[in-house]
Amino acid sequence: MPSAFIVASAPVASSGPPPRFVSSSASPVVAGRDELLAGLLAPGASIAPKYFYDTLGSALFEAITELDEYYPTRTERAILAARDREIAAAFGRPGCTLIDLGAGNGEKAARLFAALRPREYVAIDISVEYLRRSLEALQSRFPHVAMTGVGADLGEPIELPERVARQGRLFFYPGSSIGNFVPDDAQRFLAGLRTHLDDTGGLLVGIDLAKDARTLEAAYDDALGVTAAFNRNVLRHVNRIAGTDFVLADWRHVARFDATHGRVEMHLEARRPVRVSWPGGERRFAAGERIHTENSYKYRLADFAALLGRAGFAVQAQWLDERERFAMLLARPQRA
Ligand code: AVJ
Repeated sequence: MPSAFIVASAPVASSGPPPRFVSSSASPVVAGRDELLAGLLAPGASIAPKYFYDTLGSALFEAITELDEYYPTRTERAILAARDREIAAAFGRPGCTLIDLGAGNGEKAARLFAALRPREYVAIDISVEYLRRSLEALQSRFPHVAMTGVGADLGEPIELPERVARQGRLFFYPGSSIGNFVPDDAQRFLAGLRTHLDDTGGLLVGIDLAKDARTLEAAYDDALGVTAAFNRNVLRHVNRIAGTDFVLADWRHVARFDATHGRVEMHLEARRPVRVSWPGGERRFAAGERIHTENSYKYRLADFAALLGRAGFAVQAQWLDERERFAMLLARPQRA
């Protein structure tokens, strides 16, 4: 599947022209129907977490980041706000190309612009329309930063537009989104990033750290029920993409910390015997049977550093909040 296409490319001019849209087609998840149905038919049913992020799902995730229980976003924001100059000094390359993996509205990256002084900003996200609107707004606030949007599924190999400078690339992967990958896939993903970097490149990545189960389970099962809504909303999205007839009220939100794997798992559990059908097929679920919707790995620093090492990176520096809940790591390519 061609995973990358440019949605916005703005020539830099101090007058700040609107971004020029080069090419745009269907959303990268449209091709997901077969993959979704295969996941539903597997003995242990699953739906990949990328399907959370339709328009309502993206809004629900933004709401999650405001919850008292959900500490990662605000903790990371505080680390970045306090340490932005140190991070820029450690990377040591003003005029870099900042490549934002899962950019969303681009706000996290934009908060680093003053310290990092990037020449170019490349924003990659699966939610293409959202990205397009975000980049238009950002471009007018930062007319001197060249901006390019790429619509892509980060589960596929990353393709960067030809003209993106090879020197001074800094991948930015915040939010502990890397926690959605099982460790072997995380390693492959990081090794893939490594191939886009030379000695002058780097990776700034946010990691949610291992901690007590109570804190973790509260973060994924909040009192207001926003995370439950976010989880159940995936079924609305699947109904639209795959033509299934999931009834949301049949499914209960479950979030559990699995200490063996070091991950929070989210599931949807059938409240009663359920039959789900779609054009050409069906699946029956017994009461209590579950659909696995997300893994969110919580790493110990040493384990994540080892994983980075296996992917061809070495940790140059790390910044934690004082409660050691979350870490930002700056990693550099390591010679083999
Ligand atoms: C966006 C993948 C980092 O795993 O914490 C939040 C998604 N899921 N609450 C996470 C999520 C449930 C989030 N990431």
